Amino acid sequence: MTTKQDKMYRWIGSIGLVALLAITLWSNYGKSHHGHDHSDPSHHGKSTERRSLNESENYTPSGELINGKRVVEFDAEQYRFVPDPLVVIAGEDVELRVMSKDVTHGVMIPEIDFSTDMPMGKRRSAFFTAPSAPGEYPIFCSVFCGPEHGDMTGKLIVLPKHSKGESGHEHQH
Ligand SMILES: [Cu+2]
Repeated sequence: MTTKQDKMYRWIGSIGLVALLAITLWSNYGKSHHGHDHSDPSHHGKSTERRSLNESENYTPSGELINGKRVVEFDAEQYRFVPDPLVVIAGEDVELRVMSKDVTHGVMIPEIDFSTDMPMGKRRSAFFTAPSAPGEYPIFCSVFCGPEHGDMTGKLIVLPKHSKGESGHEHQH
């Protein structure tokens, strides 16, 4: 092999190396910028699906019934929801009066397509109809709120109709 050929091979080799490096950097750049959608709990390896109720637990519905609607003050702070679990009865109308105590959070119940922001220090109302299927529905934080955001979860417990606290035994307000 002549010196000239030797130089040429080295030259080709280093071009190859640079190209490889560029591809690696580029693909990492792509990954970090296409993001990680912080609002998608499945990216944290979490199941968003309903589970059956734990029959041994005796749940009391959260908040109170006002004119046929379950009204619940629902708070968030790093990194939990209060109350947890949030307990409602199948099929009833729910008004969540949401507020965050620190940074902006969001409450998301994927199984029923419910999601709303929880602004800091300001209570606002959000509404949903409780699912008709009793069970335990995972709740997630939908706004990136800090390093443990991915672990900020809660539970919505949906009790069967005709449980304690159902509409019909309503207090008048
Ligand atoms: Cu949060």
